[in-house]
Amino acid sequence: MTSFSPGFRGRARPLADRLPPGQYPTEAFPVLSTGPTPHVPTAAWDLTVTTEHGETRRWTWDGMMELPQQDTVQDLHCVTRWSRFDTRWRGVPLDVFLEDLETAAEHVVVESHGGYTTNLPLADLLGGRAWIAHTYDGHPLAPEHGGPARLLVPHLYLWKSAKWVRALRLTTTNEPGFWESVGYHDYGDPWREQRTWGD
Ligand SMILES: Nc1nc2c(c(=O)[nH]1)N[C@H]1C(S)=C(S)[C@@H](COP(=O)(O)O)O[C@H]1N2
Ligand SMILES: [Mo]
Repeated sequence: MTSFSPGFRGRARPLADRLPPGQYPTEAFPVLSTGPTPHVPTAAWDLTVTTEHGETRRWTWDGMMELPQQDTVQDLHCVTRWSRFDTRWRGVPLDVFLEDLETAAEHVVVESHGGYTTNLPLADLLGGRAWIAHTYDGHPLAPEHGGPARLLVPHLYLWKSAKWVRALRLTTTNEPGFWESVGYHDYGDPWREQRTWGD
C-alpha cells in the first residue's frame, strides 16, 4: 500500500471534465479558517476514534507514522467556488484507523483543535477515499492548512476536510457540524452542487 496514487487516472482527463458546476480553477491555495490557527506540536498530537459504545482507539504521532502511508494526488473543491487541481498529499487512509471496528454507527463527527466540527457518513471515510494527511507537496503540512495533520476527503466540498483533526466520533444519529448547522449542505457533493440546505 506504500506509494500508489489513486488520483493518477484523473490527470489524463481534460480539465473541463474535472471542474464541478459553479467552480473556477485556481493555482492559489487559499486559507479558509473560522478562527486563529492552532499550533499543535507533533509530540502533543494524537487521534482518537470512539464508537457509539464508547470503545476508543488512540494513535500518537509516532504511532500514526508507523501505519501504512499512501501518496495521493487530488483535486480540491471549496464551496466558495475555487477548485485546485492535482494537489499532492501523503497520509494514512482512514480505512486503516477504522478497520475491524465493532460499530453499527453510520455517521461520524470529526472534531478539531480549536473547536471546529464537521459531520459525514462513515461510508465516505472508507474505500480509499479519505486520509489523515500530514504532508503536502513533499513538505510537512503547514499549520494554516491544518498541520500537523488534517482530514482529507476530496470527493466532498473542502469544509468536510477538517484541519487540525484530533478525534473521530462515530454516532448512530446524524449530528450536524459547525457549518452544517448554520446552512451548509449536510453532505456537500461538489458534482451535485450541494452547497446549502435545500440544494
Ligand atoms: N479545523 C478547521 N478545519 C477546517 C476549517 C476551519 O475553519 N477549521 N475550514 C474548512 C473550510 S470552510 C475549508 S474551505 C477548508 C480550507 O482548507 P485550506 O485553508 O487548507 O484551504 O478547510 C476546512 N477545514
Ligand atoms: Mo470553505
